Amino acid sequence: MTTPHPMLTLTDEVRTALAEGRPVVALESTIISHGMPYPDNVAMAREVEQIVRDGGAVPATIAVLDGVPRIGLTEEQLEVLGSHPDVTKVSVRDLPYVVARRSHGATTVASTMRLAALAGIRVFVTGGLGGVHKGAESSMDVSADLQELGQSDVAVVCAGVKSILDIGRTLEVLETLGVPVIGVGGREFPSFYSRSSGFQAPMEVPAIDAGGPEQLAATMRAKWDLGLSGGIVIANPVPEEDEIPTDEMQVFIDQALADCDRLGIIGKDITPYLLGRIVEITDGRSLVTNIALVRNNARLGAALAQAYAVDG
Ligand code: PSU
Ligand code: MN
Repeated sequence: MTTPHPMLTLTDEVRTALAEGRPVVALESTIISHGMPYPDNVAMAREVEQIVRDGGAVPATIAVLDGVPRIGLTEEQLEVLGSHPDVTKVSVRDLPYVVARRSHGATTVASTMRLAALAGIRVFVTGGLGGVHKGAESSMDVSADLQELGQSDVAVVCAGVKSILDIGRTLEVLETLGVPVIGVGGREFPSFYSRSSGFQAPMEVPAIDAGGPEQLAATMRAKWDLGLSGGIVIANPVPEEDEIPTDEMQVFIDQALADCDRLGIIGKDITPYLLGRIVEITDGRSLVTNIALVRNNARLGAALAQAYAVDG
């Protein structure tokens, strides 16, 4: 067991579970503060924690509050994150600044991975990864999520990469960084709202009820036992009944991208803007899909944390 870094504050529940080798699932907080509107965001965060508990694991939502990196949050702290106007979106770059200023920060996939690793948590559930943005050949806008996947020992359960990004180039960068990308129940790489993307994952495991979690746990063990540091992307497609098919989705995404361009939005504000705009354009339908895929990922994450705890 890793001793958690002394600058982290863990809830008693998370600290005890980790010390006893029981399953723990990390959850990110940018999805709460910058990924969905209030109050659906807080309701989603609570529900996802409950799904993890029902799946036999301890949830650890990660965020920075008053400059303290926290592993596990109370209900009140979740409410603050979801509703407070001054919560910064914090990637790895931003961590030292919010800690030093004692301010609030919601962690992205990258910074959540880093803090989870510092706490000794190996399984992390989110919605979608950041990646290579369209036009990155000239803007060089590549999410720090990818770099972090190349170095922190955490398995990330997600629903793939949204097609607001350049999915092909995102998969190329993950290959370069030595990150296994594993499809669940098939090789078609999902694109968040949709079960397909036109791109293939290089590896696959069976679905959750057919031995998938056990094979994923064995892969995690093999990677880290070999000294191959870094993360694993577990690409879990949204359930069929909740998906918005790619042809429908493309129209909404093209409109949101055009609006983003017209407004001159750049850098870290791009993803939150696009997510919010897509909720507006789809009249809330994308939000329903977004919540459904996070639930689905939470179920898999809990099963994976259990399989990994047994295996270890
Ligand atoms: N995709 C979503 N919802 C989100 C994000 C991505 O569907 O909330 C967030 C995640 O926290 C992800 C971050 O790590 O956006 C990526 O932002 P950037 O591209 O600025 O690194
Ligand atoms: Mn960026």
